[in-house]
Amino acid sequence: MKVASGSSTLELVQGDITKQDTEAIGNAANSRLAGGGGVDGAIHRAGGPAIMKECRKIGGCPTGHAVLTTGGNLKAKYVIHAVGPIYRGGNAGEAELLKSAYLSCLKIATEKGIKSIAFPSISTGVYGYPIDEASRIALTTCMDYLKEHPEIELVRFVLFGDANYRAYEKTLKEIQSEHG
Ligand code: AR6
Repeated sequence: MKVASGSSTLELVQGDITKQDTEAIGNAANSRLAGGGGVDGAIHRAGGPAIMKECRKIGGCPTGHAVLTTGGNLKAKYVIHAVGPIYRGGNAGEAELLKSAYLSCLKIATEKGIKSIAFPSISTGVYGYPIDEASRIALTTCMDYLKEHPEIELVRFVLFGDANYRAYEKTLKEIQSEHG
């Protein structure tokens, strides 16, 4: 599914983020930038040791923020490592932190002149964020940013598996119907 946001495009695809040909891909990292399972593990495996080397140099990243490294052997030139919140019931500032994680990535993209970025669904795996709520934050944050920042031409959400894809699709359709 593909929609216009300002003069830019926001797209949902089902697939593997490590295969994307966007200039940058987002990672769902942890605050130690130590690597792990899920999408983080897949990115480090596919991108090779150059990514971890830079992560070690950077040292860490607070929750709700993001840092940029090389894409190593990936097609994408850069990885933007975002640290989403661990979901603790919803009253621990999770929504703001998740929004801020996406916004940090987008700001880095603007600063670096990156025109296309692919995101995984940050925090909805091991970190337990309910996907209905998280997808709304992810999509509205990116759509609002694109409206103000035409320099980013494409944001693509790469959803792992059919259920994740359908959750994002449902939310995007809801957002569209709310905004007429
Ligand atoms: N491409 C796209 N999405 C993927 C891929 C892939 N190759 N693999 C998994 N996903 P998670 P989090 C989806 O757990 O919840 C790590 O250990 C997955 O289905 O990767 O932010 C980090 O080091 C889910 O929808 O990230 C942190 O410690 C989404 O990616 C912690 O997990 C996010 O799931 C971060 O947890």
